[in-house]
Amino acid sequence: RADLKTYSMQEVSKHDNKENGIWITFRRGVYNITDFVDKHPGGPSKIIMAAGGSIEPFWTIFANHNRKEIYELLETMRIGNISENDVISDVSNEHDPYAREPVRHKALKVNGQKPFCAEPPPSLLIESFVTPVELFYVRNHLPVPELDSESYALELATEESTRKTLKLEDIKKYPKHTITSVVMCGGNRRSEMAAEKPLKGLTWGVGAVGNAVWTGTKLCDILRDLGINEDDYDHVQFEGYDLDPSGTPYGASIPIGRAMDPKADVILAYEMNGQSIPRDHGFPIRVIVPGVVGARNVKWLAKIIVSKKESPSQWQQGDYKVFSPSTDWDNVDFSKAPAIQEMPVISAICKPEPLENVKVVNGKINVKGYAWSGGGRKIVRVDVTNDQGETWHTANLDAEDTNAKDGRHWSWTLWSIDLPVQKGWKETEIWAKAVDASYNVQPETVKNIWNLRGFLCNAYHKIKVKLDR
Ligand code: MTE
Ligand code: MO
Repeated sequence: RADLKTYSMQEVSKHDNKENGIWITFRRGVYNITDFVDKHPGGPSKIIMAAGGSIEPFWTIFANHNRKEIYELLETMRIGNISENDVISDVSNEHDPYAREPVRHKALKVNGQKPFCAEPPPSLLIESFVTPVELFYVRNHLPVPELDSESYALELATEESTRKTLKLEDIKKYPKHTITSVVMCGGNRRSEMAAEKPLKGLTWGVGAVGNAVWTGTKLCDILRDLGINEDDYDHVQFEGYDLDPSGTPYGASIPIGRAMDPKADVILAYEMNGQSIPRDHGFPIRVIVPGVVGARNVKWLAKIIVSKKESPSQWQQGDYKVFSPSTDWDNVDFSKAPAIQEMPVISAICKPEPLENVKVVNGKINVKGYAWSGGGRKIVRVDVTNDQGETWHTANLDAEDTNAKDGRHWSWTLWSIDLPVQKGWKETEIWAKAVDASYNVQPETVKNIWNLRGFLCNAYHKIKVKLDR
């Protein structure tokens, strides 16, 4: 359709309301769907989430849209083409290190613009077992570095010396390994902890998590090739290409035992859901450390250092650690607590969302969510109550990685339940808790796990909803 006008993604993004008109993109096309929104057979609420952005992640989730009739209908609303290589969101100030950030999907709820931090709406998150890349939460600490596949280089070193530099094609020569794994931020669900008592940190809801298919080279293959003997070292450090104003990179480390264990499935990933890793998620190479806190899954990997010491980075030494509820900023000593590695068991209710009006059907409401545990521990049960734990109902485990070997359950489990609700009640409080394969359970209250940085908020998830009869 070369006869049509070309638009930038930035122009499209302004068209996210009725006044300006509602535009969406699909592949290279721009469409004006303003008049269609109210006629959408699935209702206006979902389609409106795509306003000003791409419809593609939605059709990955609601795959019944991938039909000839729908493509044809959409084509009747076409007004233009999207410009090629449209990735720059703000070039107005060339000195702004954040001037060349990727364009993000409008459906994400932004918790921080610079650095960019955003999460998807909970009700969308649990619609698909594999999270579409455009809807995967983003947690950046620094500007997104600009890297290209040809010049990309990964330095491999021990604490004594630099051993080797690998190009992207060198990394791809190793056997290809694919896993489906969650990446979850240590601050996921922090907003509940902040509501308990003020703390420092981004107020994440339940969406600082995603489950994706990652393809890459096993870290153990690379380290073995380098002649590393596990007994000579203790940690494997990672540095990103993203630098702070002093030139210090984002960094983190994991214990060497995990890095060298083929069954731990630690990979240098070059694909996410079958495509090159998007810029926001670490293009062209990021480390995936399944079952371990998001912070160790270093993006835009620049350097690997095999060492006797943990990463000297602020994010390893002075952050991502947990203290007692009675420790505060006046008496905290970060050197006294271990860095978070394997994550504890957690669950969240994603549908309904808090204070939503929920339809009661035959005395029941439909409740959906996710559950996950770190360290590859399978989710064995999810319990739900709406009478403060007098009666616990067992949820259905709808989607999990059925092929995963014992102790390598890196994916989340999606669950649902038709929960009976009390007769005549106008509102109710729903609680959910998960149990993992080691029979680890979630703590009951946020109060007793509160910590000054708001990490690992894995208490029972409790939400109030209104009942619509
Ligand atoms: N890697 C680099 N290089 N820079 C970062 O800021 N953030 C970390 C981790 N890896 C980060 C990084 C944190 S705290 C999290 S939770 C995850 O990346 C987020 O990954 P995502 O943005 O792909 O969801
Ligand atoms: Mo994070």
